[in-house]
Amino acid sequence: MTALDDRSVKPSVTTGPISGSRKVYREVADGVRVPFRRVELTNGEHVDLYDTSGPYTDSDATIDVHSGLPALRADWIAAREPVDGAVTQLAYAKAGIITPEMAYIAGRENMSPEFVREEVAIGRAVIPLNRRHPEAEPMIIGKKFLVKINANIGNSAVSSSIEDEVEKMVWASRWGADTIMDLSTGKRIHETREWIMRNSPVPIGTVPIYQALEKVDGDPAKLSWEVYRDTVVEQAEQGVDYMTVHAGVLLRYVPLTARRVTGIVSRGGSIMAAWCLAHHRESFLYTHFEELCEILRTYDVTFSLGDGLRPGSIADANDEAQFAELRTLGELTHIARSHDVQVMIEGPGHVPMHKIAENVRLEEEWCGEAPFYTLGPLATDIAPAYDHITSAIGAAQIGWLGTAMLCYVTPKEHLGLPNRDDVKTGVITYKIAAHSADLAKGHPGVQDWDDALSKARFEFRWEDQFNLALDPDTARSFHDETLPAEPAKTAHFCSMCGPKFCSMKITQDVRRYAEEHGLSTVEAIEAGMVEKSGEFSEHGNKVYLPVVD
Ligand code: IRN
Ligand code: FE2
Repeated sequence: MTALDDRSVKPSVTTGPISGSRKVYREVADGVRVPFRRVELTNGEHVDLYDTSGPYTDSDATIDVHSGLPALRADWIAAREPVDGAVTQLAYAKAGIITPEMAYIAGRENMSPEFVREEVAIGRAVIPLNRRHPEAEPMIIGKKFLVKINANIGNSAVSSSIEDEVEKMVWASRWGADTIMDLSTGKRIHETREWIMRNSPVPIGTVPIYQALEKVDGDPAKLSWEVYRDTVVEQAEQGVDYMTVHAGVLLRYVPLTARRVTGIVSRGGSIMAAWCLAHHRESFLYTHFEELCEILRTYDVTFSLGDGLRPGSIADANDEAQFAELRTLGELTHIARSHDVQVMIEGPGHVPMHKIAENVRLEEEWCGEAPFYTLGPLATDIAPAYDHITSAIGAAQIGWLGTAMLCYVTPKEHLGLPNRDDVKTGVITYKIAAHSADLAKGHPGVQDWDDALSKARFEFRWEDQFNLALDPDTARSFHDETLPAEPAKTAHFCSMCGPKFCSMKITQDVRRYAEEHGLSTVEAIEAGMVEKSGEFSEHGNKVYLPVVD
């Protein structure tokens, strides 16, 4: 009996398309079908968007959480032979082989399969897909690709159930999470993860030291390499795609944190620091790193080398402890790659804007351009309850500078375990940061989405504007709060400025005036302005007029 046969667990997950869109598939190679979310516009055009939501938003798919998702990659995995004893995407890429996963990703990202292969081969991108997670849809993390976002879920000793966590997973991927980390530290960790793994359309990451700590009753001193190793194997067998390993927290670095304002804020980092101090020995994660590489290589689990000494406050940003650890992560990156194991590097935390660029520069230099994966960073410490925003400011900048994946922060950060609503807020906030970074990086085709939305806005195609929004439901409900009537969906104004002072309407009037009078644009604008200023005085020179429905 597997965890999913347990009928007393009754997850109810959100299914059906996001409003105003439907799932379409594009066949990019033989048997390789890539999903997109198609938004059909009222003018007959359509926009296809990157789609992380899996079968849940496909109205033709049957969802049964007790059976899990279909094993999309099973045949691809079964069909391939190891190269030099290795089955990792890195090994195949180095051998010049384009896997079906690489073809899938190329279709998703509008890149050539050969480009995908090259980026993986040099380690500048990773494809986090465990061979035992065939349900996951292939995706890539690397600076030359779209910036990705991760959503953390998972229970704690105080709160949450399997049902809640499964729905949070589906909910997070629905709104755009590219990967999900199950950070469960409470009860039934193994079962919760099994439910998440079998039903997740996106790669899943974990921090195995959390479960290892549970196994030794929460006492870090009782941890050992053996308990840890067995936990990693257990999780790899289940299909975990990438694992946070805080192997750069060395015994000699711990004293460097003594004068910090916020000491060690990483959970995994503090557990390992406690173990090192209790035994006065070097971290077993560091001393057994090559054995760990061998385990991860067997399954193609990707390393996410943890930033156990990341700054937890603006005051501690870019200090000696943080960068000492980063150098060690660079050393470990090269060891992992020599075992054909894929690697990404975790980064801060809390960093003021003027100190962000240095983080990317040093990471790239010391870690051989391994994909950087950062937690925000928060650009200021002063806004608990709004840390999705303080951190999105840092995230947009660090994404622009080359960070490949942004770990979301929810409004509950520093305050409590995020609920379903917080998960959505965190995901939408981070999609904004990631997309803004993609625009600034000039990623091909990225601006099409903005342009389509802007055109819809300018032409008062309200339905198209809602449907193109990252969060159509909220956009529509905000509009309808003041102008719920159906005719308002085609009206040339909204309640913000009212019918007389809509800038877009005025511009259109000016353009029409120009056409009607056969004027060139400059003359027309001047003439149009004169006309408008006449209207303005007619209405008593008031900038704001009462709303008229
Ligand atoms: C991401 C970048 N730096 C840290 N993270 C995430 O923080 C990491 O991926 C995982 O989700 C979580 C680990 O937290 P601790 O154990 O370092 O606090
Ligand atoms: Fe923090």
